[in-house]
Amino acid sequence: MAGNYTLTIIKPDAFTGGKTGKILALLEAKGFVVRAARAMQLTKEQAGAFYEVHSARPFYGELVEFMTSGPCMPMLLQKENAVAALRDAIGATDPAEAAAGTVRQLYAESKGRNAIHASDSDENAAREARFFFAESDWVR
Ligand code: 3AN
Repeated sequence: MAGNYTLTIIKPDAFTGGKTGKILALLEAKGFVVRAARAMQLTKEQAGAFYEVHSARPFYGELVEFMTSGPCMPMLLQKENAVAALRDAIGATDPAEAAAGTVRQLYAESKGRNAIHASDSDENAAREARFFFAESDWVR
């Protein structure tokens, strides 16, 4: 899957705020194709494990709390050079610094409540895709 897939999550702020359709439309307009999707509410264990790399960061507790505060929508997206293309499309972690027209500039409230997750490497995209989806969940 290297190179062409990335994992995104429409986070609870955007999902409960009714922004899922708008965000998906923006991403589809940029050429991303949905290969797998589900709507779910993460448990503390799931969110803690998903963000384990950040467990030493001061905002870890807040991050797990927020990610379990409501439903979210993990999706496996396909596009050429998908990881870099999605990072580009979502904008900076802090919406105040996100470029015009990016998902976070348009829909995020703050560094913590920032609407969307995107994998930061091909290796993490593969790990995160396996975290949420079985191969049998993929649309071919
Ligand atoms: P990104 O999501 O842009 O890759 P990371 O990997 O630095 O950003 O951080 C992972 C997640 O942790 C972010 N999406 C955000 O929800 C949360 N986060 C990052 N920095 C902060 C912060 N200073 N305060 C609260 N939450 C934060």
